[in-house]
Amino acid sequence: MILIGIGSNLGHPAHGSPSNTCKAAVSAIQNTGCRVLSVSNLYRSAPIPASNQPDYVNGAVSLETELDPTELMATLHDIENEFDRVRLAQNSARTLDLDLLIYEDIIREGPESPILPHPRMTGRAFVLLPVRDIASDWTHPISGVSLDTFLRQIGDTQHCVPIN
Ligand code: PH2
Ligand code: MG
Ligand code: MG
Repeated sequence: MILIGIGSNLGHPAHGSPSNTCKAAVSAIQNTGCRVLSVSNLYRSAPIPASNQPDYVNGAVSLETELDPTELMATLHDIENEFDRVRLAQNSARTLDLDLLIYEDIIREGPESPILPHPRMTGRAFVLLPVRDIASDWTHPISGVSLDTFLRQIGDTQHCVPIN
């Protein structure tokens, strides 16, 4: 299983609101030749860490591809660039963020990217809730900890809610 996290809090002039920009990103992923297998619900949440940026919309997709993790990450960067992503600082507001979260059970410790599983996914409801929609039985390949356990550790502190 290969999982990609999708996020937007600025939207994009051509694609519209953050939600519509996330939906356009799913099509863009498909257009690269990756086979999208399932798409999560979209969720709205405040930025983490807290800031005065607009709220985020987040989702996730599972896919099949012949690309290896490094190639897939480069493809995701190309799509972010197509969506006019500007990198100002870490965690700055963005038109589109595509993160490689999980690539089968591959563990890559870094320092070079991608680090797998994504090192910050386990503490973020805006990643875990979409992932639970499409891969509810996922467990972390290093710790063996389940999605539900990670979510229980977060509790309802992050106010991440499904859209519609
Ligand atoms: N992405 C970040 C930092 N903070 N907060 C929310 N709610 N959603 C995100 O996608 C997000 C964030 C860095 O990628
Ligand atoms: Mg991110
Ligand atoms: Mg990113």
